[in-house]
This record gives sequence, C-alpha cells and structure tokens, in this order.
Amino acid sequence: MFMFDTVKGTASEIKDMKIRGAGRIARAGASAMGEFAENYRGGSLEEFRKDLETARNIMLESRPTAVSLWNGVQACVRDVHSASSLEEAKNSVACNAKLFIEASSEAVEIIAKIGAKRVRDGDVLLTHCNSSAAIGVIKSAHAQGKDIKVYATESRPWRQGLLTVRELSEAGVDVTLIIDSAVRSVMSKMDGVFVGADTVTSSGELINKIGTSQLALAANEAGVPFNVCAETYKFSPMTMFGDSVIIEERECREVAEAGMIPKGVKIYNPVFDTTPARYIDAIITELGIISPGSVYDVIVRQLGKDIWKARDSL
Ligand code: RI2
Repeated sequence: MFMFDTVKGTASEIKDMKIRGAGRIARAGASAMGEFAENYRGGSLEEFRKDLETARNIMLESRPTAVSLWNGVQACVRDVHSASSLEEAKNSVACNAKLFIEASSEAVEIIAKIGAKRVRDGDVLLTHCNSSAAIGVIKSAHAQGKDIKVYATESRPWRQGLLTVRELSEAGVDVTLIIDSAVRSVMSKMDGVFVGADTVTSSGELINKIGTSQLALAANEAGVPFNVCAETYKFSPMTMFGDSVIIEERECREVAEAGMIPKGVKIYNPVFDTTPARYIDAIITELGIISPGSVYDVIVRQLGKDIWKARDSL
C-alpha cells in the first residue's frame, strides 16, 4: 500500500544491510516513522493510530536483535496515545523523530570525548566489526595527538572490519587488519579493547557482533580492559521483565555460496553473540562511564513513570 512505501523501503534497506550499525538503523527507523507521520493523509486520529502501529511493526520486523531500533521507533510514537487530534499526533511523531535523531547523534559524539580519555599515549587497541561509537572513541583519541595503534578484526561473514580499517586509515590512524581467529594471538600486545553494542540487557550483558565474546574472553585471560561503547538507547527495557534478546540468524549464503561446500553440509550463521557482564570492565555511555551493574538503574530512570506501563503490559 502506497502510504507504507517509505517505511517498507527503509525496512528492506535495513534487512539487506544497506543501512547497518545499531545506531544508524535506529536513526533510519526514526526518520522513516517521522516521514510517515508528516506525509499521512488519512482521515481520523483512530485510523492514524492503527496505521502507525502497522508502520511500527514493519520497521521492527526488519532486524530483530538491536534494541536501538525498538527504542528509536518507540521514541517516535510515545506521545501518540495522549494526543487529542490527528494533527497533534502527527506532529508529535515528526517532532520526536527529529529529537531522537539529534540526541542519538550527539550521544555518539559525547561517547567519543569521554572514551578518548580512557586511551593513553602509546596504547595499542583492538576493535571488532564496525561500530561508529567505538570508532568515534579511537578517532577522538587520535585527534588529541595520542600515538595509538589499532588492530581491527575482519568480522566475517560481512567483513565490516574492512569499513573500519578504511575509516581509521582515512583519519590517519595506524591500523592493522587481522582475521577473526587471530584475536587471541594478538591479545598480549593490547592495552585495551573497544567495541560497540547492539543491545545491553538490564543485567549488563552485551549483545554485539558475533565474535565479540571471544574478544572479551581473550581480553579477560590477558588482563586487558574490555570497554563497551554504547549509547543508552542500546539498553533494553524489555529484558528487565524477562524477555530474551533474539539473536538474528542470517542466510547460509553469507557464509558460503552454493557449490562451495558438499551437498548435505549445513551452515549455521548467527550474527550476534552474548558477552557476560563479568567480562566487561566499563560501559562508556553519553551519561558517563558505568559498570554493567548500573544498567538496570539507567533503564529505570529513563523509563520514568512509563515503567508501570511497561510492566503492566506483560
Ligand atoms: P554502532 C553492528 O551490527 C555491530 O555489531 C556493531 O558493533 C554495532 O552494530 C553497533 O554499531 P551490524 O549492523 O551503533 O553490522 O556503534 O550487524 O555504529
């Protein structure tokens, strides 16, 4: 249906990874919801609420793991229930979308400034996949004149590490690409690990690109600080009430094309994994550096009085 075209277009770009990265998909989702509201030509407030719910579901079905998308879309629709006219409801979605996009971009910049202080002159750092929050920290430390070296994992199967090395090298950072299985062998050279987040649960577990938990394990073994760079819209309110994070499994052909492996061999392609809170030294957020044990408090504070609504909708 015509009215859902923008939302469907953005959802399919997110699904196909044309738009990727937990922060970016959240902003793209919010932007599509804002556009949907601005261009809405339906008749009544009731119809709008119904159509908005359809748009919201289309967007949320695009990728299941990163709660940033849920939080971004939720931020847009949160005031619709209290609107008293169609115009008011449409304006609230468009306005909330803009506010979310601004605040989330600003959060990445603040994290870069805070995180850079955790990097010392001469440090050798490891990063995984392609996280704008983690890259922001590294680039900010480099811009401060710190002489740093960075190792970046390839991050199979999508090889987002190639984006990371390009971006860091264009910024003038001394960067080395490694294959994912080289992580443990280089860990003894590292002074710190900086990764991003797709979701952080209320008990402080990190869900991030597959392989992140191996970095955390190896860092823990070698006594290397493991830092998570995460805007607070990566924190998952629903995990407080018992929901598990769905780990997205993507198509087999991302791992091996047809004909590359014998018939009958199966392929399993989970694209995220879970790092237990005990392996995480710090979560660098726009509100400051917190421990995994403080995530619950941040979520409660952010939900405010909506916490009862969230609990009562169980
Ligand atoms: P920023 C990415 O997921 C990676 O897992 C990355 O660590 C995370 O999003 C956060 O990225 P994917 O979209 O929000 O590549 O820090 O599957 O950019």
